Amino acid sequence: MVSRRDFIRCVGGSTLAAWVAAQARPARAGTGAQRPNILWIYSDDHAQNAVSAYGGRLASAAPTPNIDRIAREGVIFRNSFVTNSICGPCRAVVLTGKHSHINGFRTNSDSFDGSQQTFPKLLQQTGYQTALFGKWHLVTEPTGFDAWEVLPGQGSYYNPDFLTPEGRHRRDGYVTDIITDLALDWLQTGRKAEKPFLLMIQNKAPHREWEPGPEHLTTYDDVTIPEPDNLFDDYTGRGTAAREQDMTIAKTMRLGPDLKVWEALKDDDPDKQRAFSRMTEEQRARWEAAYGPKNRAFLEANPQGDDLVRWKYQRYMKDYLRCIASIDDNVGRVLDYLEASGLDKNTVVFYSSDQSFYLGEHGWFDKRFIYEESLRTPLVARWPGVTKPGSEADLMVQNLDCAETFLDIAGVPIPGDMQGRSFKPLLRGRRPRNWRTSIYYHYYEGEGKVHNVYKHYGLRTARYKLAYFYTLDEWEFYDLENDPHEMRSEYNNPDYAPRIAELKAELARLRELYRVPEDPPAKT
Ligand code: SGN
Ligand code: CA
Repeated sequence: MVSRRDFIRCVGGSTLAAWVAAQARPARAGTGAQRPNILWIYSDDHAQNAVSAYGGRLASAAPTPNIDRIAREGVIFRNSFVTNSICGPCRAVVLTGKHSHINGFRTNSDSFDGSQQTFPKLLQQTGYQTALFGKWHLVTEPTGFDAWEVLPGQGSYYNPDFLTPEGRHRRDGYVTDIITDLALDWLQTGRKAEKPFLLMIQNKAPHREWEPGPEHLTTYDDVTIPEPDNLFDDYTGRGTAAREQDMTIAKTMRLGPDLKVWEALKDDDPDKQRAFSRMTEEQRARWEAAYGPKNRAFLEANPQGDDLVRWKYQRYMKDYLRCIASIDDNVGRVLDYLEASGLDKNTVVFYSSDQSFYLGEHGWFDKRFIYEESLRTPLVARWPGVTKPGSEADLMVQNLDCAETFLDIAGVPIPGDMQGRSFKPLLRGRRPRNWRTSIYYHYYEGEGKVHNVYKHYGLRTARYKLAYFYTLDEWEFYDLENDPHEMRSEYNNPDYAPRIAELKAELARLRELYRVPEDPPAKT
């Protein structure tokens, strides 16, 4: 085996080719020592709070039995975080193992440089077959995959278009089902059985505008979804950013596209026309049969003020959770297929999301902030024979660690320029003593952009969080043990001054470690 340093020196060179050949040999010779398959099931905006394995207020109202099965038969990561809570940037971090300022994809308006090093390319070069189906959202064409079929941009829920190496085409059906069909089809007929694989199944759901599939249009009709305690947060005790965001259920969420009360809009409203433009007559009829009576009852009752917010919350949450119900069904289909085919024994299955989401906490939907609900992301994994069923990992991991972990699982040396750390030892139930004790975060979309969340960077430790909203020149500090829901910044509390000074030093250390360019741009 080539050492880590040798591998780094030779990436792209002839020694790598020799290493690759050596790796490929045992599998071809059929020794039975085939490297593990890696199956990455990823969703878009699936809150940790909406995975029942994590417990929480939604667990009994809206369980996710199939995702939970991965946790039950494997491990749940209790402290799993992102580096920059927004779609494209999270995906770029997973692919590269590098922070946004290094991989070049800071905001959803950027374009991914597909010529750079990514873990699928490294796996591909070392004998893995690689495939990706579903949401991509990195603008340029996928690189490093033997097979791919992706949604253009955000994609559509009903009868979506897909991009392929051969061009764009439309597929009939509901997006979550189609993405899983594509993946299962590739597993059955698209790959060579003798080679290990990386398969990335990347759902569009449950992204806004939360359009449930035909099978789940009335799921949760008879359920009341519990509200968070801070649904009516008034943002006292926080700074300008929390007050000036544009992501509240009360003000930002629209009756039409977001909440499907199309009866409140004229027929020629462009949003209304767009919403139904991709549906077949039959799909639209089912939709109207499910929503029509409920919408008419709502318009009749005409709730106002807090009652209206409560109604919106229920509708939002039910549609969001309905989208997740389809994801969970499809996770079940994949797990069943693995079992039936015998692939389960040598396949490491992950379920995660690009980031979490506000489900009414602080009165919000969307993500972006360093606050807990959007800093976290669900992460569960199953590796038969390696991960002890029902285990828990509590060390802090980040999406920054995924590339390194996948390479490590495959036995491929981790390039020295990747910035995360393999959490394979955690899958084995180990607790490395020198594991990180703080994580770095930086959000770059900013004021004036969608949802108007000010740019900020900061860090989180097991107990504390420090954030700097640099275009406002405002700091916030939270003691998560005393204030888990981050309702009161203690930045100006003199009792915490020594702690804050320590955290500022740690933040400076992290920014140097990760080679963050000095002096982020002032107001732009
Ligand atoms: C769209 C959504 C936003 C969402 C961004 C980014 N608006 O603009 O609510 O924050 O995508 O989401 S919508 O009216 O078009 O639904 S991300 O997950 O792709 O980063
Ligand atoms: Ca997302």
